Amino acid sequence: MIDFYFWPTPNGWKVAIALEEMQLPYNVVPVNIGRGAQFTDAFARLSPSHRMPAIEDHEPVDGGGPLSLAESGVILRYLAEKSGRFFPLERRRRYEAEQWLSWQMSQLGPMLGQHGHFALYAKEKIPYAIDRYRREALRLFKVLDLRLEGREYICDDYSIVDMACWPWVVTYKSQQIDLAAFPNVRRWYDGLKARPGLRRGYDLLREVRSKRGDEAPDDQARVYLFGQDPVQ
Ligand SMILES: N[C@@H](CCC(=O)N[C@@H](CS)C(=O)NCC(=O)O)C(=O)O
Repeated sequence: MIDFYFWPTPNGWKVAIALEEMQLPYNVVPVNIGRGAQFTDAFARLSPSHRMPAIEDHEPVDGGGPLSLAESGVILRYLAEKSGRFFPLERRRRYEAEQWLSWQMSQLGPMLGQHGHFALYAKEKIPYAIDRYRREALRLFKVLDLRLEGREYICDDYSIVDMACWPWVVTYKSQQIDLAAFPNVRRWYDGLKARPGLRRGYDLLREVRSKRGDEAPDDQARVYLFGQDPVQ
């Protein structure tokens, strides 16, 4: 059984979707990041950077003792290995999938995250920061749109790369990005949304999400999410 440390946010959804699509048995452990659950000592042993998602697999692929992992990109690769699904084995196709997974982890996620922070969450609106991250967000949507030209999925078959990108693209409305400008992304986004496994992952702990899922954090959450002393 896999213990899945989760809260419904884009990085959390990636792993929720993968677990559902791969039909791996798991037990969800809520980590309320708006109330500081990521800063407990017990959670820090699984995720030294105090970020969710994380997993602890009590029947790991190497047959050894319980294995804990943080960082959504690595968790996705681990789950793909465990299930034997959704990540190509052939070497060239695998490197290509690695490239797009790295792109999501290092560009699409962080830039949309910063755009969301400065455009939606920050109480002080800083035009330079909003403009900088908005340009990056639109550039990355364009990159994805070009990649999806004539393709059903980001790599040849549906894979953990799609599962990694979709939960960030789903933020398009709150980020005020018009998907009509990115028709290939729109088609891909809608196609994936119709998948029952993806839908189950996206709906995990739906009851704790705000109604629209994208409201700014309340004042208590701001203290945990944005107000921590970095060297305490
Ligand atoms: N690179 C990490 C990022 C994880 C991450 O930033 N998680 C956010 C939620 S999407 C979090 O735990 N935030 C808690 C905080 O900022 O204190 C991953 O991909 O797993």
